[in-house]
Amino acid sequence: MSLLIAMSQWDVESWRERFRRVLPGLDIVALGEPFDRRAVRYAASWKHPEGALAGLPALEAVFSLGAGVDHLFRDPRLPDVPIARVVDPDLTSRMSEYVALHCLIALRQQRRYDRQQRLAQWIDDRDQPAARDVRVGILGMGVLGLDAAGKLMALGFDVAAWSRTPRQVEGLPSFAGPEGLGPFLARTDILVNLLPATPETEGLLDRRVFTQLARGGRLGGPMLINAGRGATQNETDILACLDEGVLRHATLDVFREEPLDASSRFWTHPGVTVTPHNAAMSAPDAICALIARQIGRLERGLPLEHEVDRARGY
Ligand code: NDP
Ligand code: OXD
Repeated sequence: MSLLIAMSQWDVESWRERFRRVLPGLDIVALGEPFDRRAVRYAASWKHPEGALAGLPALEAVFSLGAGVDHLFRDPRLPDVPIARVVDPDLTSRMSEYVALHCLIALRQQRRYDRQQRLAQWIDDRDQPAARDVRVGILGMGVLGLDAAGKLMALGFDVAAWSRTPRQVEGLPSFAGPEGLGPFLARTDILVNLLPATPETEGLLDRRVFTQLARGGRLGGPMLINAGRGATQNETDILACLDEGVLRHATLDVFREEPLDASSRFWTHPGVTVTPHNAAMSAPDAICALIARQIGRLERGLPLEHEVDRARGY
């Protein structure tokens, strides 16, 4: 009985070592080497090549090595078995740190002070907005969106959130569905995307959305933070809206094509902050322990935790 590591980018051997430690009863095999396809009971995937999980007759579950599962659904030959994703407190905290960091940079006008320091300019400016004056709108009220919302609220920001289905969270104004999007955007100075990439969210962050964001807020113009997925953003619209002042700043951790090409205008645009898809790193030891726990559950006849709903795509 074996677990198949199916990845195209990361270092397989370090993952094999970790899986061996937490799953001593399983053979750990990997794509690219000879293995018995009939013995594979579990697969752990990060961006596996198309079709790599087909033809595994004993396969019982697929584990995404990340929180997102869009990489799995890109494979039209993905086997019809339960899928579980990563939900891990360390990853969640890291994402909230990223979101809080970039909201605070905007609130405390740190980019301006960095520019002033480079010019040795001491400008005694007392016109600092308070956190309560800044409206942050979070797209996504899942594991990551809710944690970030709670931490931003603790910092004093005026936070609201948007989801697919209506959600009620004490103290958090919430909006849902296409009809809730307009009112949500109209009260947002900093738009934070923590949505999964699905056919429904594809290209959602476009000019139509940016033009509905609040005007006249204390930051001098609306800002975007995208730490969800690149497929959710219309990159041409982001650049055009930055050029036209529809957006004041965009902090982007994710892109349609990764790694971001050296010729991309995002690298040099003065209104853009680029980070290399590391807003929330998944700690490999924690992921392997999570998968080992899930396999233990399956073997005791218990359902998977954090199972993905294929119909919703997340
Ligand atoms: P969850 O599945 O817990 O939450 C997803 C949220 O998005 C839910 O609130 C859901 O609504 C909402 N949603 C989904 N589709 C729509 C839609 N069409 N319209 C409105 N709302 C929608 O996911 P997580 O919070 O754990 O993760 C979110 C994403 O973050 C991941 O899918 C991944 O792409 C990204 N990510 C990025 C990382 C990075 O380093 N940049 C790291 C980790 C994750 P509802 O509540 O109604 O179901
Ligand atoms: C994830 C990611 O989905 O790192 O976990 O993007």
